[in-house]
Amino acid sequence: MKGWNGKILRVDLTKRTTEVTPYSEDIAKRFIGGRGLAVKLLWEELPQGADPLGSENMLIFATGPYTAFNIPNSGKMVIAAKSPLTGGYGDGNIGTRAATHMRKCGIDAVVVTGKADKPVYLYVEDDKVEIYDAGHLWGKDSYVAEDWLLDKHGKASGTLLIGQSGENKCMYATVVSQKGRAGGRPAMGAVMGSKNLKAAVFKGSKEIPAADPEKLKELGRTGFAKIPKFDAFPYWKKVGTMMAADMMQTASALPTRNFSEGVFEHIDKVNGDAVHAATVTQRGCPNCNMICGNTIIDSEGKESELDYENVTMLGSNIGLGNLKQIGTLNRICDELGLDTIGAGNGIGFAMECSEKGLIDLDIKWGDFEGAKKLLYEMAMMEGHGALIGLGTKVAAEKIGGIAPSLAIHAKGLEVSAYDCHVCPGMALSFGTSPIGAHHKDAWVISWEISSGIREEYGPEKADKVIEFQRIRGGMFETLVSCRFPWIELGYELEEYPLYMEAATGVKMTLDDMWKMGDRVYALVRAFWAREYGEKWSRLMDYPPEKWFKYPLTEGALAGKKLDKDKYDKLLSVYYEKRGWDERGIPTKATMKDLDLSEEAKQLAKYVELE
Ligand code: PTT
Ligand code: SF4
Repeated sequence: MKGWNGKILRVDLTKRTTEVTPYSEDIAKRFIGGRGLAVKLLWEELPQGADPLGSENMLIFATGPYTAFNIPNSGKMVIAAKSPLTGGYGDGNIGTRAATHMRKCGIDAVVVTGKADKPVYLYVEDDKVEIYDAGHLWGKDSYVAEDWLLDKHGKASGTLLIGQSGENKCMYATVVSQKGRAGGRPAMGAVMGSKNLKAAVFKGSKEIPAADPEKLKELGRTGFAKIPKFDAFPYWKKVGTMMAADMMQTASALPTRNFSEGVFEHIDKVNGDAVHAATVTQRGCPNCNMICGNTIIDSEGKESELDYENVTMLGSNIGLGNLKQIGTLNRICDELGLDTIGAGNGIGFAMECSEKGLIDLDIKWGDFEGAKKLLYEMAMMEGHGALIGLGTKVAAEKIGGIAPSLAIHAKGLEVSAYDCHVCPGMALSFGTSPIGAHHKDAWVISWEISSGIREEYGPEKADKVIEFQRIRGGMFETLVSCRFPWIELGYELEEYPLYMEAATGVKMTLDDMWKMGDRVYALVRAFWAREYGEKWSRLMDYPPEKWFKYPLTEGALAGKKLDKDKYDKLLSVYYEKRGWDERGIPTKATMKDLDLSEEAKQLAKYVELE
């Protein structure tokens, strides 16, 4: 195989064994890498019904055939497992030197199973694989642990780590790296913690074999040269993802006070201009010449790398309009390994429950000290954090009363920073996202708010969601490549099959890419259906109850909310276009058409297939 290393490092922490195994060309071609490879491995090897926090669960670090080549934005990887937060397929995408080093160690993925009897970290340097003691790092935050690992193994090494939240199996625990990169929102950090795995360190120096190295070099050279020439580049460098803040405020879609309002009175203090004015430096992923992490000095005098999601979920969503304090909450999340989106939802939910007298906690909107305390409690799973840190869905069920209608999640994963009271297309995107509510697969909101049909539930909404899911959730998550050059600058999609061919020798048209994306989506669905069995229903594809039940309270769109019947009809249209049945499960014919006949036979053991 060219382009792919064709090898997976298997680590069994219970037995303390490691082994490098090949995987087939057929799997590489059908599933490409990243999310595709991860879901195929989970489908084949994870026993149905496995406890996500048990030793059987497989924690997968997966790169793709694009990763680490000297081509634009190729420094990312996917972290996947069965999610303890949702009970279904979970993954996240992180930009880190760990991705590029892993590929240069001659492997495409690492699969970690079992559970170490005491805290350990994994060390991989080319062909050398070691499991080292991490007792002295356990209980330390991710910054302290990373500093120690880089001192020991060299500053240029690549790391993946958890903070205390992962150790304590908080359901907002993510995996972090380089003091500002994070990936694995569906509690991938808790899976890592459940294995007593504090970190993984990679140091690779091998050449990755490419099918046409000269062509790839040429494509990389022209690609990097093209990026700064896009018209949108200067604005992108100025505000990065923060550009979404003013856009969402204008559209009444900025999550405010636990997704009750779509506008925030302090927007000018927390928008792109405000972050730009406070920026002291920029950070980013490897192999990128459009780096986008804007770093400010927070209220405690420390550096904090901000993105739109972080600022909004820890700002307007908890009623906090002080950028430096938001920066502090964000940096604490990075240190503790807490996902800012989950944590911001958890705090907003706690504040609303407190306001309505549903919990015995005095925490008011905008209460910086209260939010900070709750972050630490969630990471330690102590005090009120022991409840809120279970994830808003489970916490709400335990609280009872109207609490479940205040928990902003789909399939158990908290919604990212887009309010959809008046965005049915984006609500469908959250509802049908393969990992629970995440904007990464189909960020259709920017199209929807300017479409002229914003409030409609027509079939074009389902078309748009599917189109984006194919591009973003399919192509970008399997290759694995950052999607920002395309979505933010206008980098041509047609370039990616060229990279694929030069790297692997495999010719794919964009239509082939979309079909591959559909295959990955169908298998992810099959995984959910297999794990949930008869408990699976189309209600799993619903967005949060709040968007149907309580209208927006502020702004130009106050009084508006989603219509449940219309949403349900739109969901049926989406299913039909995907070739899924009325429960949202791919039909036998669809699976056959996507070369998943064997997988369909296996799935039929758990749910009846149409
Ligand atoms: C992603 C989610 C996001 S999406 C953000 S900001 W964003 C939050 N970032 C967090 C953070 O930081 N610290 C923290 N403790 N928790 C955080 N949680 C939130 O996690 C990130 C960029 C961004 S910034 C985005 S949109 C794009 N995401 C991509 C993607 O998903 N796929 C892809 N092929 N390319 C992407 N490019 C962009 O990468 P999750 P990163 Mg992230 C401080 O992982 O689980 O998907 O959640 O990886 O290296 O930090 O780059 O406005
Ligand atoms: Fe990473 Fe931003 Fe560059 Fe994408 S654009 S690779 S998220 S630094």
